[in-house]
Amino acid sequence: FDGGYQWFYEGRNGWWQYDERTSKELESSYKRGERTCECLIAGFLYIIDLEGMLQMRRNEPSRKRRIKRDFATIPKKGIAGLRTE
Ligand code: V3L
Repeated sequence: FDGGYQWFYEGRNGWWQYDERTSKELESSYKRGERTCECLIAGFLYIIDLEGMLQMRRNEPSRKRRIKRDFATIPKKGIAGLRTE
């Protein structure tokens, strides 16, 4: 992405990078100034709130996680649940 940014969601003690397809959806929603993005992730629909910077399951909104757009180089746990470091 431009400026070397990436999208992350919160894990237990660190941040996971979103999978590439979802990252691209998030980045284009963000660039279009949209407030939310609805994404299918691992078989579940999630509402990603780009104002509140949270993701939640559409049918179970209590399942919330913080998200962020940050430099691609920050320490991360891995990508979409696959550990890389
Ligand atoms: N991308 C991929 N998997 C996700 C995402 C996402 N954006 N959101 C949730 N899940 P929930 P630690 C995460 C998975 O929020 O040890 C990590 O990717 C989520 O996976 O209640 O806590 C790891 O695989 C979880 O398995 O809908 O850092 C795993 O947690 C499941 O959906 C453990 O990470 C339910 O999450």
